[in-house]
Amino acid sequence: MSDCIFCKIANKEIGALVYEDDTVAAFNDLNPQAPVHVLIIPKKHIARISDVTNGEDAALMGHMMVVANKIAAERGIAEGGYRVVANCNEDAGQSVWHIHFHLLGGRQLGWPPG
Ligand code: DGP
Repeated sequence: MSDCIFCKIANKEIGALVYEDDTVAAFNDLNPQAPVHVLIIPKKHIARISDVTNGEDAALMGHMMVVANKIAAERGIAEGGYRVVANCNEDAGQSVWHIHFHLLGGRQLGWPPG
Protein backbone atom coordinates (compact mmCIF):
# COMPACT_ATOMS: atom_id res chain seq x y z
CA MET A 1 0.00 0.00 0.00
CA SER A 2 1.53 3.29 -1.09
CA ASP A 3 0.70 5.27 2.07
CA CYS A 4 1.77 2.54 4.55
CA ILE A 5 4.97 3.41 6.45
CA PHE A 6 5.89 -0.26 6.97
CA CYS A 7 5.41 -1.01 3.25
CA LYS A 8 7.82 1.86 2.55
CA ILE A 9 10.35 0.38 5.00
CA ALA A 10 9.93 -3.11 3.49
CA ASN A 11 10.46 -1.61 0.01
CA LYS A 12 13.60 0.16 1.29
CA GLU A 13 12.22 3.59 0.42
CA ILE A 14 13.00 4.67 4.01
CA GLY A 15 14.78 3.25 7.05
CA ALA A 16 17.13 0.30 7.26
CA LEU A 17 16.35 -3.40 7.38
CA VAL A 18 18.15 -5.79 9.74
CA TYR A 19 16.73 -8.87 7.96
CA GLU A 20 15.06 -9.56 4.65
CA ASP A 21 13.99 -12.52 2.54
CA ASP A 22 11.39 -12.97 -0.21
CA THR A 23 8.37 -12.57 2.05
CA VAL A 24 9.51 -11.05 5.36
CA ALA A 25 11.46 -7.97 6.50
CA ALA A 26 12.67 -6.83 9.93
CA PHE A 27 13.95 -3.54 11.32
CA ASN A 28 14.72 -1.94 14.67
CA ASP A 29 11.79 -0.23 16.38
CA LEU A 30 11.91 3.59 16.26
CA ASN A 31 11.01 3.76 19.97
CA PRO A 32 12.68 0.70 21.55
CA GLN A 33 11.14 -0.69 24.74
CA ALA A 34 14.01 -3.11 25.45
CA PRO A 35 17.69 -3.45 24.49
CA VAL A 36 16.52 -5.63 21.61
CA HIS A 37 13.30 -4.41 19.99
CA VAL A 38 12.92 -5.56 16.40
CA LEU A 39 9.77 -5.45 14.29
CA ILE A 40 9.16 -8.39 11.96
CA ILE A 41 6.69 -7.77 9.14
CA PRO A 42 5.31 -9.56 6.11
CA LYS A 43 6.22 -7.77 2.88
CA LYS A 44 2.60 -8.33 1.86
CA HIS A 45 0.36 -5.61 3.28
CA ILE A 46 -2.02 -7.18 5.81
CA ALA A 47 -3.52 -4.66 8.25
CA ARG A 48 -3.96 -6.74 11.42
CA ILE A 49 -3.54 -10.31 12.68
CA SER A 50 -7.32 -10.82 12.74
CA ASP A 51 -7.19 -10.48 8.93
CA VAL A 52 -5.15 -13.70 8.75
CA THR A 53 -7.86 -16.12 7.66
CA ASN A 54 -6.31 -18.35 5.01
CA GLY A 55 -3.58 -20.96 4.94
CA GLU A 56 -1.18 -18.93 2.83
CA ASP A 57 -1.20 -16.01 5.26
CA ALA A 58 -1.06 -18.41 8.22
CA ALA A 59 2.10 -19.97 6.75
CA LEU A 60 3.52 -16.46 6.37
CA MET A 61 2.88 -15.81 10.09
CA GLY A 62 4.66 -19.06 10.90
CA HIS A 63 7.62 -17.98 8.81
CA MET A 64 7.70 -14.64 10.66
CA MET A 65 7.94 -16.62 13.91
CA VAL A 66 10.92 -18.57 12.54
CA VAL A 67 12.55 -15.25 11.56
CA ALA A 68 11.93 -13.89 15.08
CA ASN A 69 13.68 -16.95 16.54
CA LYS A 70 16.60 -16.51 14.15
CA ILE A 71 17.03 -12.83 15.03
CA ALA A 72 16.75 -13.61 18.75
CA ALA A 73 19.58 -16.12 18.39
CA GLU A 74 21.69 -13.66 16.39
CA ARG A 75 21.16 -10.90 18.99
CA GLY A 76 22.15 -13.25 21.83
CA ILE A 77 18.82 -13.24 23.68
CA ALA A 78 17.61 -16.74 22.80
CA GLU A 79 18.92 -18.44 25.94
CA GLY A 80 18.01 -15.67 28.39
CA GLY A 81 14.53 -15.27 26.97
CA TYR A 82 12.50 -13.02 24.73
CA ARG A 83 8.95 -12.09 23.89
CA VAL A 84 7.11 -11.96 20.56
CA VAL A 85 4.01 -9.75 20.62
CA ALA A 86 1.46 -8.74 18.00
CA ASN A 87 -1.00 -6.04 19.02
CA CYS A 88 -4.36 -6.28 17.26
CA ASN A 89 -6.60 -3.19 17.06
CA GLU A 90 -6.89 -0.16 19.32
CA ASP A 91 -7.48 -1.78 22.73
CA ALA A 92 -4.29 -3.80 22.33
CA GLY A 93 -2.36 -0.67 21.37
CA GLN A 94 -1.95 -1.25 17.66
CA SER A 95 -0.86 2.01 16.03
CA VAL A 96 0.50 0.92 12.65
CA TRP A 97 -1.91 -0.88 10.35
CA HIS A 98 0.46 -3.39 8.83
CA ILE A 99 1.02 -6.62 10.76
CA HIS A 100 4.17 -6.57 12.87
CA PHE A 101 5.60 -8.91 15.47
CA HIS A 102 7.52 -7.10 18.21
CA LEU A 103 10.62 -9.10 19.23
CA LEU A 104 11.64 -7.86 22.69
CA GLY A 105 14.51 -8.97 24.88
CA GLY A 106 17.76 -8.13 26.59
CA ARG A 107 16.19 -7.30 29.96
CA GLN A 108 13.81 -8.88 32.45
CA LEU A 109 10.35 -8.36 30.94
CA GLY A 110 7.35 -7.74 33.17
CA TRP A 111 4.13 -9.73 33.12
CA PRO A 112 1.28 -9.06 32.65
CA PRO A 113 1.85 -6.35 30.04
CA GLY A 114 0.07 -3.08 30.72
P1 DGP B 1 2.09 -1.07 17.64
O1 DGP B 1 1.77 -0.01 18.66
O2 DGP B 1 1.99 -2.47 18.18
O3 DGP B 1 1.30 -0.86 16.36
O4 DGP B 1 3.61 -0.83 17.27
C1 DGP B 1 4.06 0.07 16.33
C2 DGP B 1 5.54 0.20 16.53
O5 DGP B 1 6.10 0.74 15.35
C3 DGP B 1 5.95 1.14 17.65
O6 DGP B 1 6.70 0.41 18.62
C4 DGP B 1 6.80 2.21 17.00
C5 DGP B 1 7.14 1.60 15.67
N1 DGP B 1 7.22 2.53 14.57
C6 DGP B 1 6.26 3.39 14.16
N2 DGP B 1 6.66 4.08 13.08
C7 DGP B 1 7.92 3.63 12.81
C8 DGP B 1 8.86 3.98 11.81
O7 DGP B 1 8.65 4.81 10.94
N3 DGP B 1 10.05 3.31 11.86
C9 DGP B 1 10.32 2.36 12.79
N4 DGP B 1 11.51 1.78 12.75
N5 DGP B 1 9.44 2.01 13.75
C10 DGP B 1 8.26 2.65 13.75
